Amino acid sequence: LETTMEEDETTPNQGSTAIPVFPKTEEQLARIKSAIKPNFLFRNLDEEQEADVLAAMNEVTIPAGEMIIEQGAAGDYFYVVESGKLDVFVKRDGQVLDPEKGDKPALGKKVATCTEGNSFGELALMHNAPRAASIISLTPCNLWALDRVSFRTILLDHTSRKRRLYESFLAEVPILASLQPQERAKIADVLESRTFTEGEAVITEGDAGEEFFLIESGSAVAIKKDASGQEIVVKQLVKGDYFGELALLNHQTRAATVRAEGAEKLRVAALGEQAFTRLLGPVKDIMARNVGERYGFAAGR
Ligand code: 1OR
Repeated sequence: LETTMEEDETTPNQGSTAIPVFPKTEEQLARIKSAIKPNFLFRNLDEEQEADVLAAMNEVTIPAGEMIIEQGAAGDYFYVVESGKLDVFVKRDGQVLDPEKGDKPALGKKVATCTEGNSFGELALMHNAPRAASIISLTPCNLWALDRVSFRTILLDHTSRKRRLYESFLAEVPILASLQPQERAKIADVLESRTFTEGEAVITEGDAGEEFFLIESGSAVAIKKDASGQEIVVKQLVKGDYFGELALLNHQTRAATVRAEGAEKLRVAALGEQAFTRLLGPVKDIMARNVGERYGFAAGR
């Protein structure tokens, strides 16, 4: 499996040690965040990984007309475009070039243009291959560069790292006790950690339900409004507890609001509805059976 390979390359207990930290201003951090936001490679990072990426990225400013990547060269950096435009060229034997479309004899066919929020340079790093294209700035550009080791450690080691991160926690979650370790590992792959400070709502009564949650640390309260609009605490939730299953089991809106409580931050691991259905098959039945005991009424299905 690919995860075995990643694991070998990043050795135990490494993680952040190999990752450089380039100090940044708040303003720079905000600019990187908006530059990486549309990018699929960054979509599933948890907060810690995102913080690592932000710290490891280095600003690169280039004038127009500079070759930032040369086809065939070794891969060193992955780039995210903050501003500016760059053309992508691929050279192949026997290519028919059309200068009117921007093709260049020295560089080959113009195959794409990168602009704000786009990224490039991932292929060579992902596959340990030579650069598949040449990339030239059309205008002055502001780029954020992530070195090869950080790219592989943070973005590619995702799976094995998440498994390590969640393995012991999931083993101690009572509702998951009936699952095999392999089944828990699959859950670890798709969990997404989020933190909330005291008073912040994770879910809100009446909203559509799209996720299921496990409490990693901290505590929370489930609150319902009575007929007069008065808030009533219906349940205390602590580490290892789950919530948010009811809307998914019953296909109804959220029956309660769940809020972070206490000085310690609430950390939850979220599981999307599809993964909930796909990965929690046997557990879903147990949850449905628990509904009566937990809430005093039966699950719809
Ligand atoms: P890299 O590390 O190989 C060059 O360095 C980068 O150009 C490459 O990663 C991609 O990020 C980016 N084919 C190959 N590389 C492309 C292409 C591309 N477009 C962008 N890059 N295309 C196929 C051309 C037959 C164009 C696809 C639209």
